[in-house]
Amino acid sequence: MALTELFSAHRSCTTCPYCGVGCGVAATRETTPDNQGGEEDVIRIQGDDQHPANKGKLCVKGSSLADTLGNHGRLLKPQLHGEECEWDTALNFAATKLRETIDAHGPDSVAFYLSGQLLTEDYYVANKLMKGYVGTANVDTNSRLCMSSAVAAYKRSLGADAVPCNYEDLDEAELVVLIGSNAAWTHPILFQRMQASKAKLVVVDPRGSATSEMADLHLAISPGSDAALFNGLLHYLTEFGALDQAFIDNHTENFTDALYAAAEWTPEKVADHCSVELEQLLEFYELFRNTEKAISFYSQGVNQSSTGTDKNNTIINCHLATGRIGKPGCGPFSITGQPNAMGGREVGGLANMLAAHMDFTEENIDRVGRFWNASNMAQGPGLKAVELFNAVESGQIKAVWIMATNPAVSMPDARRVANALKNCPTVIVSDCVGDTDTARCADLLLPATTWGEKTGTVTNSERRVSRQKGFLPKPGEARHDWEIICDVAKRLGFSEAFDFQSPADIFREHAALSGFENNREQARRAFDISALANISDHEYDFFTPVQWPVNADNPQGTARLFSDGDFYTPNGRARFVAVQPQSPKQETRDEYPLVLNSGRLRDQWHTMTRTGRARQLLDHSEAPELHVHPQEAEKFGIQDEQLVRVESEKGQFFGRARVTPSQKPGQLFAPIHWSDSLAHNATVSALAIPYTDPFSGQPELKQVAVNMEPLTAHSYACLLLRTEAAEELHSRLQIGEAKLFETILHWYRVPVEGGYRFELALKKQPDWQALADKLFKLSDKQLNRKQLQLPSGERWLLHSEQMEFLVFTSAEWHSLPDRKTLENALLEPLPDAPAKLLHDVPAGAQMVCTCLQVSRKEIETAIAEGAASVDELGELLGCGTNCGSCKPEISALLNTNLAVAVG
Ligand SMILES: Nc1nc2c(c(=O)[nH]1)N[C@H]1C(S)=C(S)[C@@H](COP(=O)(O)OP(=O)(O)OC[C@H]3O[C@@H](n4cnc5c(=O)[nH]c(N)nc54)[C@H](O)[C@@H]3O)O[C@H]1N2
Ligand SMILES: Nc1nc2c(c(=O)[nH]1)N[C@H]1C(S)=C(S)[C@@H](COP(=O)(O)OP(=O)(O)OC[C@H]3O[C@@H](n4cnc5c(=O)[nH]c(N)nc54)[C@H](O)[C@@H]3O)O[C@H]1N2
Ligand code: SF4
Ligand SMILES: [Mo]
Repeated sequence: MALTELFSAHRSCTTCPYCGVGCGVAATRETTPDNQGGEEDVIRIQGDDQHPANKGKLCVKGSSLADTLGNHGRLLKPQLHGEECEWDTALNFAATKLRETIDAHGPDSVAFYLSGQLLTEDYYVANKLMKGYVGTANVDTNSRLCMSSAVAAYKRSLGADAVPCNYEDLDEAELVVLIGSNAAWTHPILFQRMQASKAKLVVVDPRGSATSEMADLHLAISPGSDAALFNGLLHYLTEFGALDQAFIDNHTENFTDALYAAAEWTPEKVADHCSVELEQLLEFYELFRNTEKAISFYSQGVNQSSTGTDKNNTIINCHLATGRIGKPGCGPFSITGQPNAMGGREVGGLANMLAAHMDFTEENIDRVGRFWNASNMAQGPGLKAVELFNAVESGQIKAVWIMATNPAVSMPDARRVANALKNCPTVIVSDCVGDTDTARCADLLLPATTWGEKTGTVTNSERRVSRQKGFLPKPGEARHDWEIICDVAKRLGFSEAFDFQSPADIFREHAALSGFENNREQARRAFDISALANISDHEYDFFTPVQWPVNADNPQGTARLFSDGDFYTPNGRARFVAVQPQSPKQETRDEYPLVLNSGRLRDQWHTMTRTGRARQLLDHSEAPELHVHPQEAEKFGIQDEQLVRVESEKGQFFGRARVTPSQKPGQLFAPIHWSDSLAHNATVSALAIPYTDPFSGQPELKQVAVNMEPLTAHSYACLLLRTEAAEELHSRLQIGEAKLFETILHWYRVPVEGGYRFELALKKQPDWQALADKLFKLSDKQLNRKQLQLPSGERWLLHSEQMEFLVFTSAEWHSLPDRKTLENALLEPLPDAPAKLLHDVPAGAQMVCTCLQVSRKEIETAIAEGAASVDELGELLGCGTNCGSCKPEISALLNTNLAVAVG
């Protein structure tokens, strides 16, 4: 089918499916000449200049969305026990298993595990089904790993899970303190706004990052020591008379308790405890004291902790003490990770929430039960993520349905989670791709539509509800998540309550529930979008992004909360929380002397099921990495780019060392994106012990006690295969075929046009001919051999005539040829290519600017030749001139290279 027929409109406005900034995206269909002299339709993705979150800008992930579309790797038909089946069979299986399990073991023997990447409408029906009709609150979500401590802290102090600030506050702020946030990479469009605002930037992060690179001040505190830092700030503000006493008196409570807990945290003690220079610390404290318009912008560096809620509260305390909340340019701003983490929170899709910002009080259970006309209301909180998978392991939960998340990779102690799922009697997984670590544990795989195909709403970090709009048809037999859930609900006997005809239908009910008995006398809730309860289908289709509350009092929405100093606590006062700082639970010791930190890279999204499909997004980093300080590298005998094995009490992880002074000694950092299905031993979360925060249940993922050792390979190989053979090899690698692993120490795979490239570290040279015979099912692919002596070492090439099997090997990783040239050889098998490749320049051209394909080497050369600023380099090479996400790295290259030149 031509795209012309597929595309419902010439231009479609939707939102980006990645981070919580929630940028507006305009997708347009354009006709361009194709290779054969004809024309083809292409989808062009641009920033929506009408959307208030981004005003037309997109970061590199958003700009690359078009390259992630297409059916390759998609799950297109349901699969039952590994065999494709009809939808009817699949839905009946799901309903029957759920019904049988509930009948035999009660409602609490089933669970849903959802995701902040579902749309609000999907979330709403899933939550309603479980909490209103199945009768259990075992509905949790990956937001537990992400935002739950921020939620718990807001509720403790402000009385509601309500983000006070908005993005315009970032434009107005004079000081932004980024705490445990690498926003330059994780919320790039907001970071660009901060930079444009001329606000001073302070970054609190144990390691150097693209964000700290651009900061006026970087406090590299010791891991997990944030609460002491902010207790100290509260103490300091008090000592210097910087309190807003009127605000404290009129709008808060419990100040003295918080102050009492903070009293011991003198600057000297904080500096010592957090391992920062006293001078630097005082510089920060003074800046905060003297800057009225100050925003604290925080994320996973504080949330993913066994005391994350407390840490959040120490930050909020400082804003309450100075009255810097509810005013332009200030506030405690928890920044959301996933595109719809906020929507999930609004719906109540967390095990400790009932629905629409109501928790499990008797009145709320009754209220929601009446609204839903529900037959079997859950009577109390359910199991939170870590408890939920423990219950799967212990057999208490016997049927689990996982949607839009990959817990076999992202949960702490991930391999144990995967094993628990493998042993669970019924596992249903809804995903848009079929080949994930979690999908591999499923009995039933349900093909879901994804971004570009599905329609609904999402809420971004500033409480702004926007439309995601499908502009492509459903591929294969994929169906929308809300449809799948409603169909199962109907088969469970709840036809009337799930008789929704469209996402708009669901949205109207969701909006109505948010306003139902929502008032001071009954149950006042921050989340209220009741003004949207009667919107027409047409209005829903052309929805203008709006910030909640949107109700009779605020029909146009609400940009900023708490401007009147009235909070959602019973007495309307915000609460200070007294906090005793705690160390991470995963303590280092002789056996495990290092702290492993983990987080995100600029160009990848989580477990790479979508960004991993866009070849150019792998240019920035294509393999599992491990960042190590030079001193530590020396101590452990680790060379730059050497393969390293990291081990914790729970498991192991293999990554290529990046020796960098941005890391502190004693600490390591690994990106979270790779998993065991993309590389050997690549699941970082498998190392974490699942200690959780007592209030939120969020696990401690940022501080894992580990040890490491360098691995020495006999030699390295780079193997190119066309799709079919590549898939054959991949499945053999994934099941850990013993014969293969006699020769292979480590592997990872990169998708390239027409096939895959495998990078192998070898224990010894395999019998390549035998491997080729196996992969091509013995089809007479006699391999040619060539050898070349290079200054860097010997290089071998083996290839079949048609180049469907092309392998270079060498004792040195560095003397393997340039990968880009290699990949082209797969695409255009020229007769002289192998010989040419044998001589080609060695690899190592790491891309800094993904959009314009400018490598680190080119930038360094230009700097050496006199380019002295980011703008100058942009003019010269183009780098940084499209989405701008790489500017912090260009700036870092300038800093180091100019310093070298001067020094
Ligand atoms: N490119 C990209 N962007 C993303 C995502 C993605 O996958 N890729 N995912 C999205 C999601 S779901 C989320 S939740 C956000 C996360 O956004 P961020 O929280 O900004 O990202 P992370 O890289 O997880 O962690 C942030 C920083 O916390 C630091 N940190 C570690 N320990 C501590 C500590 O003890 N104290 C302090 N102060 N800092 C510490 C880490 O060194 C790291 O630099 O990103 C969103 N945006
Ligand atoms: N060590 C460590 N672990 C971490 C973190 C960390 O910083 N360190 N961060 C944590 C955080 S903050 C997060 S948010 C999690 C993220 O971890 P996950 O949620 O497990 O990761 P994703 O890759 O985003 O998984 C989303 C899945 O949904 C699928 N999908 C996409 N669109 C749709 C759709 O419309 N419908 C359906 N049904 N499926 C869809 C994708 O293909 C993918 O398989 O990881 C957590 N784990
Ligand atoms: S900042 Fe980038 S990833 Fe986040 S919503 Fe905008 S375009 Fe998407
Ligand atoms: Mo997240």
